[in-house]
Amino acid sequence: MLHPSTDIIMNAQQFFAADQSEANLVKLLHAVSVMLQEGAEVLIPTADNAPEGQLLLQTQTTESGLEYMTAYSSKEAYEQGEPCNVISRPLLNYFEAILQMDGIAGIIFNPASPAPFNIQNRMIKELLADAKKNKQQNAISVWRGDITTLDCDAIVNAANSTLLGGGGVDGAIHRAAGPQLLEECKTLGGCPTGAAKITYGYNLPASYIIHTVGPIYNGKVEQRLELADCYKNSLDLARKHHLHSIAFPAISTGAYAYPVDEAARIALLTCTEWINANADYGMSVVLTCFNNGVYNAYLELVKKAQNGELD
Ligand code: AR6
Repeated sequence: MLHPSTDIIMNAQQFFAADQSEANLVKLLHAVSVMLQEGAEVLIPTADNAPEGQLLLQTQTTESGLEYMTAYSSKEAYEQGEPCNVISRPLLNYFEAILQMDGIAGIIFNPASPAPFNIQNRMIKELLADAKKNKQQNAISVWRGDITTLDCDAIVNAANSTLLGGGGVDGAIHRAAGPQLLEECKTLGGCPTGAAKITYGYNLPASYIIHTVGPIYNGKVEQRLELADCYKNSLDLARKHHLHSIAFPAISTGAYAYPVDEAARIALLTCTEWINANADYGMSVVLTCFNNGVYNAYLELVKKAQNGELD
């Protein structure tokens, strides 16, 4: 099966062709790691001068004299190049095979695209190791500090329904991500309470920001569900975008005045439920605490959970 999405690596290559910044390089590597996670297949060009009954794969030699294997990530990418015979194989198996080949420096993805993308063997090894690790990593941790400093796939923003910025963690995220974030947020058309929307992370160490809107506390019972929805919908969105690590602030516990103990309990229970329901998918969840009140509330809950007293 070729990658089901509209070819994320081709999209990333288009970004990279226009702007070869590190951020776009990270997007490209992320696209490759998603393909590995998803078990995506690639089209591998074969050479037509192979001896009878043998399969010979095409290689390309770069200006620096290094020999690379090649692969197309989709039919569209293949059609950009000269017609040739191809075979279809899972990228993971191809990567493993490349590492065994003598004299091969790595792989060139979509060699006919505007920005052919080379990955050397050292990086192939790291991507394979990550793919194996991500499959297993299912964890919730509590961490005290500023969420904008975290280097994970996505950080969550406790936004308001306009998604156009504000104070608290929202203000901190917009300041750290830079003005491009507001420009992208303007295109999203706001967000209802409990829902979640995604943007790039721009100048943040995190690749993406998931914006969710917590309830403004008024004591009504249904607000518990809205707050739980913030966590659940953010995690669903992260999975939909193939992300494997996510950090949350304590949503609604600042300007929206949700009592900290109850909010922390909803956060921990909802994330635990989600992890259990998505046991086939590696997700590392970090619950961040910016003040002692939130931190102590989580520690208390974790103790209870360890003693089997959390329900
Ligand atoms: N890193 C981690 N947590 C933080 C950070 C940070 N840098 N800064 C604050 N917190 P709040 P809300 C914690 O008020 O209650 C905004 O104006 C903070 O200590 O940011 O959901 C929006 O635009 C608290 O525990 O969000 C909305 O209008 C938690 O983040 C409104 O506030 C949430 O506090 C949303 O209110």
